[in-house]
Amino acid sequence: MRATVCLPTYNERENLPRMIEALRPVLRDGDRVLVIDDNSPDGTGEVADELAAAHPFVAVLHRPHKEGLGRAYIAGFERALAEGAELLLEMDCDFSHDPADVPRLIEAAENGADLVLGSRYVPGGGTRNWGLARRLISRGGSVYTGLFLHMGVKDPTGGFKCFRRQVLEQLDLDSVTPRGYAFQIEMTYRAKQAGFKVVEIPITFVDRVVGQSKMSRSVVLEAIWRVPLLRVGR
Ligand SMILES: Nc1nc2c(ncn2[C@@H]2O[C@H](COP(=O)(O)OP(=O)(O)OP(=O)(O)O)[C@@H](O)[C@H]2O)c(=O)[nH]1
Ligand SMILES: [Mg+2]
Repeated sequence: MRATVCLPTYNERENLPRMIEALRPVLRDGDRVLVIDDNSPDGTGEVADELAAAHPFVAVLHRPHKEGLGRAYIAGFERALAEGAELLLEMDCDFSHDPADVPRLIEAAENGADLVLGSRYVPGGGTRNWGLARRLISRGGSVYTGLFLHMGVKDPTGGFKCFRRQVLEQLDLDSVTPRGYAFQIEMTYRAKQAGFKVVEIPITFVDRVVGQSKMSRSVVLEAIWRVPLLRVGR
């Protein structure tokens, strides 16, 4: 099945060329990378254009403003679906997600999962180089989400995923509005509600070395108020 790795970028000019190089050997013929850049002030968009000119498997979607991860992914999904992708992956461009894990996510989808989650909290998974505060926020987010949504998912806030195209076609993407962690939670919740098969596979999440995190207090707060609302169907 043809896969497209959707790679949102905001100020990742140092990471992006290395990421494309790292993805190249793990992708198969017909697989693609779609960079979704929100007009990064550091010029990541131009770097992406140069990479796309050099590598036929790379394409770029330029967006005019930073609107958060959720909107960037939805725009990328719509493009990749229109271009015929059968599997659509979400992945960060900061090497927190190991490109070498991409074939395992794809394999799990090809073996019957509708949505594959790279999971830090199943046996064999974990985090590396994260301080206590980040570990607590992440664990707390999983527990909080579990209390309200009962999804049976150990790592609902993760952003290393592989969707079968049918899942994205069936969910009403335009009505998915969150930007940060809440986006990840809502996509998985909606997939579960629609009866799709969600499978977690272990990954190790490594804190970024280069560039700056866009994680913010507002991203955490958004998840805190949105998760209970999801439960009541709003
Ligand atoms: N296009 C686009 N990409 C974004 C936006 N916000 C973050 N990203 C990208 O999304 C990926 C994940 O963002 P990070 O800044 O690493 O945020 P995070 O992974 O939630 O937080 P950390 O774990 O602290 O790194 C990276 O590739 C970012 O460049 C955005 O508003 N638009
Ligand atoms: Mg990150």
